[in-house]
Amino acid sequence: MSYQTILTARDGTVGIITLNRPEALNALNARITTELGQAVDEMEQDDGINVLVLTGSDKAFAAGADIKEIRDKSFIDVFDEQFITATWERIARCRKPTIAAVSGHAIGGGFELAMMCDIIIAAECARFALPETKIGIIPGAGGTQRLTRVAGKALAMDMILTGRRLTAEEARACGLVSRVVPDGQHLPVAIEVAQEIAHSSRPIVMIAKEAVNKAYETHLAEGIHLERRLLYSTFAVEDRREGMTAFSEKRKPEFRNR
Ligand code: CO8
Repeated sequence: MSYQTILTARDGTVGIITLNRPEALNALNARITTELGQAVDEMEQDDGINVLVLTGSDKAFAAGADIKEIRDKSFIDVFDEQFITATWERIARCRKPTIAAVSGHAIGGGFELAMMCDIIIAAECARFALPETKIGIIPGAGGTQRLTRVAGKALAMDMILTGRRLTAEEARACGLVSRVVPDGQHLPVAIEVAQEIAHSSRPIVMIAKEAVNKAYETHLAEGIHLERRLLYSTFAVEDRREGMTAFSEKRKPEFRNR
């Protein structure tokens, strides 16, 4: 499929989606979010892709919802079109692992989009903020929930009520970002990490992702119970036998994603 506001590429079994509205710092309008959803659909259905990387430009991952596009909307407009739910959240529902490679501004909906990914890798120049109250709204793509769960109430309140910007290092220190890398290295490192993940069996990695995500949605006993069930289910995957056999035979496993 050809897109106008994103670029798609592939590096081996890694699918790369680049937000590409440089004139608006990748502000998220209806077209870019629809195209992002379509690209995620395409890559999720593609058996040749094991991991997705989402990135922007060096200057901006994304500067949030397109304020100019939503400025004149009414309540009934956003209610009727289920603004955000229909397209923005698509990447959060992706069953394959997702990595956000962030440089520059990750603001408002842009930061929320990054938080929908499983791993965030940030360049030193990355900045994270939820300044929605400054323009008379609140975060609406999961920010109040995901940030609070990861960083805790104190920092979430500080950021959401004041619009405080976090540096990449501050974001790493509070658990939002897994790695901070030199400027310009965020995408190569994200692809490297994606390839590391892609070397494992795809179904096994997807099961592991499901188990970790459950930790955010349930209490401990139920989460542990699900983890045990999912662990048992790995014994139905042929790659589980191959992984253990390869270890015993001191060779590299040859996973077939079955
Ligand atoms: N929307 C639309 N256009 C934008 C946006 C945006 N979010 N961000 C930047 N742009 C445009 C600018 O208007 C400018 O366009 P032009 O050249 O035509 O004037 C161009 O991008 C470059 O931007 P700047 O000149 O401002 O670049 P700077 O480097 O000076 O500043 C900033 C960069 C600090 C990122 C600045 O652009 C900024 O503050 N942007 C807005 C950030 C923001 O407030 N984001 C939150 C938006 S709200 C949101 O995401 C909530 C999601 C849920 C919505 C629910 C609604 C119902």
